[in-house]
Amino acid sequence: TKDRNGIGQVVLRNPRGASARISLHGGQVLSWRTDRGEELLFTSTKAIFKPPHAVRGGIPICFPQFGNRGSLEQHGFARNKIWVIDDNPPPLHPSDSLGKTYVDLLLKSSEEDLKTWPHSFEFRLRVSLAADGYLTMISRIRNINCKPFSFSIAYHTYFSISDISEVRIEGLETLDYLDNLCQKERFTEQGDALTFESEVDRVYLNSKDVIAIFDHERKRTFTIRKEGLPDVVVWNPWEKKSKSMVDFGDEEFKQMLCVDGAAIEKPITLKPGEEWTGRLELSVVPSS
Ligand code: TA6
Repeated sequence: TKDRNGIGQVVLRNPRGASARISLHGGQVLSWRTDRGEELLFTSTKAIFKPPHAVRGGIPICFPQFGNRGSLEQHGFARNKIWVIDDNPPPLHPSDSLGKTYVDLLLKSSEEDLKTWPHSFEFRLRVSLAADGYLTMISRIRNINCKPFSFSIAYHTYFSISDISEVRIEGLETLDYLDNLCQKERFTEQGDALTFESEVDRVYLNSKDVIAIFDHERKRTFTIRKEGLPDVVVWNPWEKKSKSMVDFGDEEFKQMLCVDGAAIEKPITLKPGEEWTGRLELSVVPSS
C-alpha cells in the first residue's frame, strides 16, 4: 500500500488477525495491533507525515547515531531515508521465519550518506509478527567498507499506555544510567520499579535482556526481550517539553512512554566485512 505521500507501506497480518504496519520511510513500524485490533504503539495526533522527518510515534530506528552525540542530525539519518524491500535477503535462522509473517527491508549507504558519514554499510531489517502476535525486529548491519566503523543504534519504541502515572517499569533496578537532563551525568537507579511523575530522559546501561512495562490501568504488561542491545532508553517529555514539540500534543505525554532497546554507551565497531545482529522482541499480555 502507499501512504498519503505515495511512500510504500507493508502490512503484516498473522492468522489470528494481529497486524503491524511498516513504512518504507525510515523502515519505521507505524502500528502494531492485537488480534482484536487494539493499537499498542503511540502515534501523536499531531504527527507530521512529511519526509524526511520521522513520524512522531511507532518505532523510529536511530542509526548510526543516538541523540545529538555526534556530527549527524539528531538520532542519525536511517529514520529519514527511504528503505527498500529486500526480496532476497541472506538467510536467517529457520526459527526467525517459521510460523511468522515477515518483511525484509534494506538500507544501503548512498552517495549522499557517504558525504556525512563516510562508511559503506548494508542495514537489513526483518520485521516479523509471530502467531501469538509478538513483534520482532532483527537488525543486521554489515560493514562493506574498507576500514572499520562504529555506530550506535536504538529502536525508539513509543508504547501506548493509559496513564503515565499508573505505569511502572521492572528490570532497570540498581542499574547505572546517563541522565540527559543533567548533561548525561552518570547516576545509579535506587528505586525498585521505575515510576513517573516528571520528565525522564535516561539511558540505562548494561540492562538485563528482559524489561517489563506494567500498565496498571489497562491491566496489561509489555515485555521487551532483546539481544545485542545492552542499553535501555527511557523517555517521557512530560508537560513542559511536550509544549515545545510541534508534532506532539500538550497532554499526550500521559498516553505514551518510550522504552528503547539500544546500544549507545559502547558504540559497536565493525571491521570490514563484519556483520552485527541485534534483536528486539515485543509482546503484550493481560496482567492482573
Ligand atoms: O529519548 C531520547 C531523546 O533523545 C529525547 O531527548 C528526545 O529528543 C527524544 O529522543 C525524541 O527525539 P526526536 O528527535 O525524535 O524528537
